[in-house]
Amino acid sequence: MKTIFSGVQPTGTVTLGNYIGAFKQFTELQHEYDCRFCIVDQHAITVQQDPDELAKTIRSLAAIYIASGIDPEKSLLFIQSEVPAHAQAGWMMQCISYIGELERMTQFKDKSEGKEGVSAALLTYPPLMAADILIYNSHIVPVGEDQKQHVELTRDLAERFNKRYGEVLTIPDVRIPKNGARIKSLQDPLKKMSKSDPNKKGTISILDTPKEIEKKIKSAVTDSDGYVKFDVENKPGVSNLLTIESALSGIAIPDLEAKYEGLGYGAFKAGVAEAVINHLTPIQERYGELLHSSELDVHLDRGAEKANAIASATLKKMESAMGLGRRRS
Ligand code: ATP
Ligand code: LTN
Repeated sequence: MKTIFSGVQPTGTVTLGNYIGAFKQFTELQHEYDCRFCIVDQHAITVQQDPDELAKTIRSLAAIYIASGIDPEKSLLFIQSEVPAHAQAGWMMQCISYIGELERMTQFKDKSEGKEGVSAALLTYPPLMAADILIYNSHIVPVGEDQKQHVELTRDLAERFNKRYGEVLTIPDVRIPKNGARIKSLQDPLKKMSKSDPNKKGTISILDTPKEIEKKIKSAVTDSDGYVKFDVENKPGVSNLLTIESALSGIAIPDLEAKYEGLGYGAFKAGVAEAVINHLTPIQERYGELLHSSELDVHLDRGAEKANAIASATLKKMESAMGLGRRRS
């Protein structure tokens, strides 16, 4: 069976963009593949985090994974820092990365531009991400569009490693969702909806109340044409809302255009809000049950144990191929 790996950072609340771009496809994939899903807390600390807040967010993210439909009996769910092989293999990946290729990563440019006190780890983030993927011999990495470049670098690093040290690593493929690879901000439909956007009106959290969701969608930026049509270039706001409703309801975009034909943006936005609320309500209920439960810890403990077994076996092979440690004579 082919294997899947993906990770989400425990930073801020999970957005509808994260849900559609990542979690939703994870839950669909777990029926066909052997899946490993990780809470990448070591990636989160590449920018300074409040320790108590980080601890809370890690737990909340674990509950969100399961509430979104990840079945921890079927898929592995675990926390990156509880599996030391990530950081160990991350170091090895740094050793074969070039500074130039890391400086070219758009996420590094976006997160460092104009900032003071940029951590060295923000630059070396992609080799750690490569290690995350490679130590599980992953075949496919489902992510949103913004992470494609990092997965491509992972492939380059794996090929470089294999060329230098022998065929040890599996070369992974990226998988981008067909619908909803880049959900946009409700306030600026040219920008991606992002956890770290200070303008919360542009972002729907998957834990927002129905009232908050209605309010945010009602004030979403559209245009003054007054008709509902999917046209990313000329009608980015309307297209974004159509993408959201289609991804959550499973109704194809042309059918949604037909549903809203002749109706104004008021009815359109109310319909989108209803689809979002209907989809998120059961997830929020399950989240509430899980957050403080011992069930969550049982799943995370078991996940860490199994993940350690897989990852340390690959790490050993990598170390031996590179000549690290002791060769017994
Ligand atoms: P930040 O904005 O702080 O970098 P983020 O919202 O991008 O955070 P991540 O933890 O980096 O969140 O991403 C988790 C997953 O969600 C990744 O697979 C990413 O590609 C996907 N994702 C993030 N934002 C969107 C979006 N707007 N549309 C679709 N997928 C997204
Ligand atoms: N960089 C990703 C999170 C991430 C990841 C991974 C995703 C870390 N390691 C491995 C897929 C596979 C992000 O910022 N969303």
